[in-house]
Amino acid sequence: MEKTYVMIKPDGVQRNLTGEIINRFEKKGLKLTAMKFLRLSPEQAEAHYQEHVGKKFYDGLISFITSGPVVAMVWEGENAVSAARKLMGSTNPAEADPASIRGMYGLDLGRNIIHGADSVESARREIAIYFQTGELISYEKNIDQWIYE
Ligand code: DAT
Ligand code: MG
Repeated sequence: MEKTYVMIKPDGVQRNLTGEIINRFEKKGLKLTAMKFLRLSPEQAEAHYQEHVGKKFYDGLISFITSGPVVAMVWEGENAVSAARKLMGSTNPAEADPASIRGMYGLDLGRNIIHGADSVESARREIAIYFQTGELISYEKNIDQWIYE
C-alpha cells in the first residue's frame, strides 16, 4: 500500500488544528502508520526543504518550520500521496478548495498549516528524515473491508 508523509506545521499546532486534521485523515480511510511530535532541528528542516534552497522564501520557510513543534505522520492507503494532497488543498490557501484543510483554515501562503509529500519518491525521502524503518507500524484494521472493495 502507498505511504505518504504528512506534517502539521507549527501554525497548525499553535492554532489547535491537530485533532481536526488527524480526524479528517482518519475519516478519509487512510491508516496511521507512524506519528511523532517534535521540533525540527535546522538540519532536519534543511533536509526536508532541500528542493527550495536558493528561492526567495527559503530562509523564512526554514525559520518558520523550526519555530515550534510539529506533528510528523505517515499515512497509508490507496493513492495515499494524492489523497493527502487533495485533503490539504493547493499550496496557497487563498486559492485552495474551501472544503480542504488549507482552504478552510488558511489565508496566507507562508502559513498554510500542513505539509504533504508531492510524490511517492518524495514521501520515501521525507519519511526517512523523520522515522527509522522500525518506527513504521504495519497492522490490519477490520474496517478496511468497508473502505476498499
Ligand atoms: P507544498 O507545501 O504545497 O508542497 P511547495 O513545496 O511549493 O508547496 O512549497 C513549500 C512551502 O513553502 C509551502 O507550503 C509554503 C512555502 N512557499 C512556497 N512558495 C512560497 C512563496 N512564493 N512565498 C512564500 N512561501 C512559499
Ligand atoms: Mg512541496
